[in-house]
Amino acid sequence: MTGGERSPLAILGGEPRFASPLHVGCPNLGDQAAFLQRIEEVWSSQRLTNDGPLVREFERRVAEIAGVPHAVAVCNATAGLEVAMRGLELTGEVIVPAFTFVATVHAVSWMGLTPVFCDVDPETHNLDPAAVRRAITPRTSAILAVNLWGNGAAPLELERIAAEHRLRLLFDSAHAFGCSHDHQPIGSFGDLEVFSFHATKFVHSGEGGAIVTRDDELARRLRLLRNFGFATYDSVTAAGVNAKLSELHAAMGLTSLDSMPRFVEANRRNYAAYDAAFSHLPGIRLHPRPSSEVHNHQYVVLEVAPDETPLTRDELHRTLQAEGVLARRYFYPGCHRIPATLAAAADVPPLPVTDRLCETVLQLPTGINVSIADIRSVGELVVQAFSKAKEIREALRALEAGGGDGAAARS
Ligand code: T4K
Repeated sequence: MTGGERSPLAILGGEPRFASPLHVGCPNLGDQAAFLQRIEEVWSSQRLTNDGPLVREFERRVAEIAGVPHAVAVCNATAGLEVAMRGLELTGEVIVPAFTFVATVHAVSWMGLTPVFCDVDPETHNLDPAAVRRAITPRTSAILAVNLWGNGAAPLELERIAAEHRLRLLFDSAHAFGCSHDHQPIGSFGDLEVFSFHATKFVHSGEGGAIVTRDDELARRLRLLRNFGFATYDSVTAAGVNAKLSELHAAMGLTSLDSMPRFVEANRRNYAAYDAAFSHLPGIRLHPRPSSEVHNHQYVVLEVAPDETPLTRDELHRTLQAEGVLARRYFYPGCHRIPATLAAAADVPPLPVTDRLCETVLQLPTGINVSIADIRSVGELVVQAFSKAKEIREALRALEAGGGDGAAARS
């Protein structure tokens, strides 16, 4: 290849730009020495789980960031949502978005409740409060909103609706640890909120989560339900489950929290670099972040307008995957289009915004493992891909005719 000449795109037969793929969700790892030091402490103390000192410290620090008095650490956010719904004694129907990770909806159906899908707002991607009002029936017991991409799901408006209709209000805040809405920490709205500290989250404990609440009595009940229902050493006062976080996971969580400012800064810097790389391209934009709020920037969400770009979201996705840029189509095809997820749900109303988002958004790799040079390279790839749209479409058609899938090989 002569100077200035670009090598062909991988989807058109060239070498992938990234020999070592870029992931959405490659874990941010903190200070290894600090982690091992904590593990040594766990080892010598022989306290591996059951409300040990590291879990308590983790809970204190999570509660402080969430601006609430109580954080109840759990083994993951999905179990946290289930314990939360049991703690709130929900019955009947729960209003949820279909534009979310399956865990939100599965947790509802696992609790024997009926998920009622509700459309989202095209700007925020979060539950549309007007649609929530329309979805309320005499069987509704709660609204389960998702603070998607770390943005507040109109919590104040949902609090008003919940109060008017005497509903419980809980938030799946798996994406929103360390974010704010109306200058108030996310974690402090509704009856409770649930964070995820899964390995793919910007701050994580490998596996883990936390339920946060301002309500003392609710927190007490959640602690019982998380630990089989044990009130004291040999007294069981509720039919609880085992959803505890171990000391080993708490060691990882604390180490991750120590590096939280560095992780946020890397995400913020990456978001700005993606914004700069794409700002001049037609029909695509980054999903905006409220500039006046605190934000973790952990998801970089690209919106690809179907009629304004040379390539569709799916064509761009496959082109990037072939290059080793493992962008994700969260949350394609939408929970309302997954038969297993749909099985326990109420009749699905039209969800036009959800449908459109499921076809048009793409998440891009970020975190401390992604450099500015990587992002510039991704930007160049998109420019190159747009200029070769016709050839890419033909190559994809040929791959499909031959039963091949350029993306599958690298995903
Ligand atoms: N609510 C919402 C709105 C959520 O987004 C989630 C989880 C939940 C609730 C439930 O939270 P948890 O119960 O998990 O605490 C991932 C995560 O597993 C999931 O936690 C997350 N949301 C979801 C958005 O993403 P997958 O199936 O896409 O993950 P996977 O295995 O494909 O990993 C993503 C990428 O990260 C891969 O390219 C590989 C890389 N990776 C992943 C792991 C786990 C690594 O490099 N190292 C790793 O250890 O769901």
